Amino acid sequence: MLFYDCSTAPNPRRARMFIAEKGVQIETRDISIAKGEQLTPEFRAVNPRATLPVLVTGAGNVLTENVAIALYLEEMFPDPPLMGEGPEERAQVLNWNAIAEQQGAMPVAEAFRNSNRHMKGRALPGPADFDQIPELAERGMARIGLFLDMLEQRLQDSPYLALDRFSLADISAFVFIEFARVVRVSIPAEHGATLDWYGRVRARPSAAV
Ligand SMILES: N[C@@H](CCC(=O)N[C@@H](CS)C(=O)NCC(=O)O)C(=O)O
Repeated sequence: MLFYDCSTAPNPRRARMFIAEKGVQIETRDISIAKGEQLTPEFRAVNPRATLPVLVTGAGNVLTENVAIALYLEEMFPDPPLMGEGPEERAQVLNWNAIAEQQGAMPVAEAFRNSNRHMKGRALPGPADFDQIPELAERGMARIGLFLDMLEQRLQDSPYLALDRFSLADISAFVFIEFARVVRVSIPAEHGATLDWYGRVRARPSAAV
């Protein structure tokens, strides 16, 4: 197995955190997005879509999506389970993980990539260059607010996002909330349930890797 990481980007951090929670050692190469290493012919020979993270499986298959990387590692290393046990739990984890990606990660990316000066011409990840659209940054900021409200509502009813214990969905939501600092957003002071959850996830050793 070979893991391609990037120490500064949120999606690789999700996979890195998942690996740390599993307590496994996987040979790792760091690719610097800041230096544009994801766009080099060498890396594009590994992942033509030029994104990170990437996990090359034992059989040599190339996984470029966090959910697939998590599923593969969950099957390979079932303990501790991070994707639920049985159909009800598994479905809950995938449901909330998708919500974290679509309602959390996408708005943060939209807001950041369409406003930050270092992202000029790079409004979307991948090999093609796209111009920034300032209206998308505005929309992204509004959507982050909706996501934070949804999270607070959910966490008032449940100690963790998908289950009554930590799972992949918590990793995704946590990483995107921390990354939202790039657009100067953090958990509102009145969101007590979210702040409590955040403190518990932040204290996990995997949050420091
Ligand atoms: N769908 C992928 C998203 C991967 C992605 O967008 N990664 C970003 C880093 S967070 C990237 O590779 N960016 C490269 C770029 O900005 O050129 C996943 O599930 O992880």
